[in-house]
Amino acid sequence: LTDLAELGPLDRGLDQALKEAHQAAPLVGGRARSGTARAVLNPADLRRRVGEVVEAGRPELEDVLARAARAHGEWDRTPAETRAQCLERAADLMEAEQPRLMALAIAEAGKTVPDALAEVREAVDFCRYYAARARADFAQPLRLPGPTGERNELRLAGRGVFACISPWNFPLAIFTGQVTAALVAGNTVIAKPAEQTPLIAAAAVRILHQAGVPGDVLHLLPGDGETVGAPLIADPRIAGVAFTGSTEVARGINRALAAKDGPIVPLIAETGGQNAMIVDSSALPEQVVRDVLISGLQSAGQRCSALRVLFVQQDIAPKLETMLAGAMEELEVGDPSLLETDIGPVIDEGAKKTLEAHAERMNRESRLLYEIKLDKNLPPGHYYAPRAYVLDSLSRLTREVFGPVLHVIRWRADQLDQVIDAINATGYGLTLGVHSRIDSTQRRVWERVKAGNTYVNRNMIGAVVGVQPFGGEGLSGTGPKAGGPHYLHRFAVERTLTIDTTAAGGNASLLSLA
Ligand code: UN1
Repeated sequence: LTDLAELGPLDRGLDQALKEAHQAAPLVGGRARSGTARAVLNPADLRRRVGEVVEAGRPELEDVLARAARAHGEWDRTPAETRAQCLERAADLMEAEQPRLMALAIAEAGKTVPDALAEVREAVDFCRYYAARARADFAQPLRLPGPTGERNELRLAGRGVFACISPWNFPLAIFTGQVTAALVAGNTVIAKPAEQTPLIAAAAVRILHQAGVPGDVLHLLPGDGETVGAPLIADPRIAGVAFTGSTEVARGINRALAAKDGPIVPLIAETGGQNAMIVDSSALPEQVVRDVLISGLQSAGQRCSALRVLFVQQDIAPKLETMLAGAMEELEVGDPSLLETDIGPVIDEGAKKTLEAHAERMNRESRLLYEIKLDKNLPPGHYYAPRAYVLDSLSRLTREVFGPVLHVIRWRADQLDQVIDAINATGYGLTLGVHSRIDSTQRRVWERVKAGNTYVNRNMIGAVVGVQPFGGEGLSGTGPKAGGPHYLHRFAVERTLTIDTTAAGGNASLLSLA
């Protein structure tokens, strides 16, 4: 799926880093807590131990909440410039530690080498971009025009203690994106990484501390949703929550936040998608096939942005389906640390079971177009054979299928509006692909489909930080868009200052001195 020439020379340290053992533990005030450790296994080969993790319990939870709440005032008063510099130093350190971070993304999350590289690059980009946005929006208050004799200013300030709950599929990039946005906006942060990927999260937190973020300003609590996530967000000291994961969990968080005492707390949620690509008969088949494979199967389809439903115009469907099956035959499924591998394992046994249950239903309700045969000699890991089905209707897909599975649906030339309606009826609104060389079709789709990110005549994953702000609507999330100019604002409160500068206001002389 990746042209290896595009990767450039890879760090020689990668092989070495893949052999190292790694550790994660609750990081409280910058110090690791001890406790009973659990092994973290490589999803591509369960015989391989990547390292071990000590998970957080009640005492750590109470401790970090108290510390983060206490540390907020000083961190919020720290100049935005200073906070931005911490992020930039973290970006430099991540670049310096690229081999180790890539090795963790490969060994802990099952990422292929190109995906692991993209993971580190995206984390670096988030640090630098949010540093730049903080300089632009947080360093100086905004002066607002008003009547003579009055001075009006609007400034942004941190909300307080932010809980950042991040996913395993971008265990460094999204983790770093959430945490750095919250930090640079003036919040203290308690980060709960996905339980599948605590090691790379711990590495990121250590880097941020090394870059100058004080220990009491950023804490890490590895653990599961029940033991750590739920009591964390239920605490009245939590002033905001950033979450990326399933729509279902986001709903649960919303309910919990609504039910608790204390301040009214915003949820920034980035959730699932039922992402479609609409292909009409003017599209270039070779280009479509390439973009479909990248969009649907890269990262083993484990991206919320991934293509799930390919709508192909009837006239070209038989040809395109044949080409797609032929191209799938060329893909290598296997050990993600090998450069020749296109598709690695899925994350865990639970993910595989869900995909198997879906396949059972598809076998009854659709036609299997192609299934990549897995090599019998693969190591014991969570491998799942990537496949494509041809269906008669989108209504057969009731929920997001988070894995390397494509669903093809044919449409007739007079059915474009029906296709658009069907996509909107899913209620999701994340990514959308369009392959058409007809301007009016591109426009029609773009104007009518509710989607956060629309991609025309290209693949539909890998939104670039600062260039293609990413995020959806409806069942796909709350916005604002990650890597976009407004993202930091939701992590902040706005405070307006109005001063009467006339003599009657009593402070004219004070201001005229300034
Ligand atoms: C996710 O999978 O949780 O554009 C979101 C992309 C990525 C998607 C991240 N930014 O493919």
